[in-house]
Amino acid sequence: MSKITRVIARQVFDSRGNPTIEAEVFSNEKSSSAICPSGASTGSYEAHEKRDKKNKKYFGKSVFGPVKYINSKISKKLLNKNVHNQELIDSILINLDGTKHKTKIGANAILAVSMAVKKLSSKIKKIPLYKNFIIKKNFKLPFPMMNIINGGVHANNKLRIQEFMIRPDGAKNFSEAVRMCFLVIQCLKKIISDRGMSISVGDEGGFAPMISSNEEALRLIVKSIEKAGFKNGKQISICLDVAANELYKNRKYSIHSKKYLNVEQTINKYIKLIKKFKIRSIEDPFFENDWLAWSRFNKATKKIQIVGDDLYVTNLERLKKGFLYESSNSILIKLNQIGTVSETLDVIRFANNIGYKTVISHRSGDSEDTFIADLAVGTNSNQIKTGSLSRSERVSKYNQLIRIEEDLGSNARMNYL
Ligand code: 2PG
Ligand code: MG
Repeated sequence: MSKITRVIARQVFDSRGNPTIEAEVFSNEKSSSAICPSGASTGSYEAHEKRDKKNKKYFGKSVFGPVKYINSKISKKLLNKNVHNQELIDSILINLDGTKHKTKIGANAILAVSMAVKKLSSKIKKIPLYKNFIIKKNFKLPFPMMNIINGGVHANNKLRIQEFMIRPDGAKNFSEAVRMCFLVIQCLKKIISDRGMSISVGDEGGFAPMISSNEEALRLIVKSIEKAGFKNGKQISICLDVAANELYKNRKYSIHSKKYLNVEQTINKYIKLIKKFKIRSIEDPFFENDWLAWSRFNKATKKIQIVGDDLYVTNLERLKKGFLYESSNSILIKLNQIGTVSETLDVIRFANNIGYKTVISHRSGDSEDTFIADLAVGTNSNQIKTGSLSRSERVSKYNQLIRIEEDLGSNARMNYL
């Protein structure tokens, strides 16, 4: 048994330049660290992200309070605990907090420690992190969903839909998947710049041209898919994250234009868009509490993937409710929405049992930490969503998956879709 000897934390910065927490866990001979990410379009049922609201030195965004808590209370509580007993360690952290949404300590503090423990465990076992999760053999590589045009709260253009993504469905291996996305992105860059628009990128590395129409963004993507030599809906398909929480008011939605439409009208517009652009996956098409709209939509669009993000917030209770309502057929997994590795794995297990696909996801404020790449392989998740092929905090996850594929050698297989 390897025991934890010390836990320390420090304030570091995420990809948006906001303060975040890095925790470092020590055993006698080794240590591992992990950095907590942070969202912008957060669901209201997410676990709490604690910041020093009253400390004006960082506009109330610093995390010195939770860092101090890790250095004192958490370090003491985890002293001599078995680093390989993730469930025990996570339950200690959960109990130490004692609140439903981890408001006392903050899920950002808890998660940084929880992930660092998992990493340390694999380091001591001398196995790669991806081999230290649920799956013990027959590892599969996830299909990347690359966010190539950013809108919503992740960019300062006027695009209503937050994320326009491509998924290389025809890829035979992960490196090929990345190459296909690379080609499309390079073509998109050229098309955008030829039109005299800026090729600057948004929070998740996708282009953020100053356009305001969803259809225009989709047309640009279809063009770039074709220019790269692929067929839309065949080798490459288009996926969206609407992040509808941000576009909801009084039971109406302003997704397709500035005008607010009711659920039925919104569904009809979606169906037209799906047909026209052969869209294969839509995340958060409706507001997080509009369960019936989700069910209606899921029934009306049987063949496409409907992903719950703000709807489920990686929370088992909400996923169970969604299962009863038949709200979707897939769940987005974000560790910091729930706050510990163990709880995240519980949600993934349940999703597997009910036949939901799992999509492991970054946050819009992310870091060089590549934990989620290993998590995706170690839980046999079908897809990973971790931004575009730009900005190192995004690319680092794809690079880690390339390393994992190499490590698996001839046993490496892509997951199914
Ligand atoms: C989302 C995420 C990640 P954020 O909505 O799926 O792409 O964004 O981290 O801002 O919640
Ligand atoms: Mg989302």
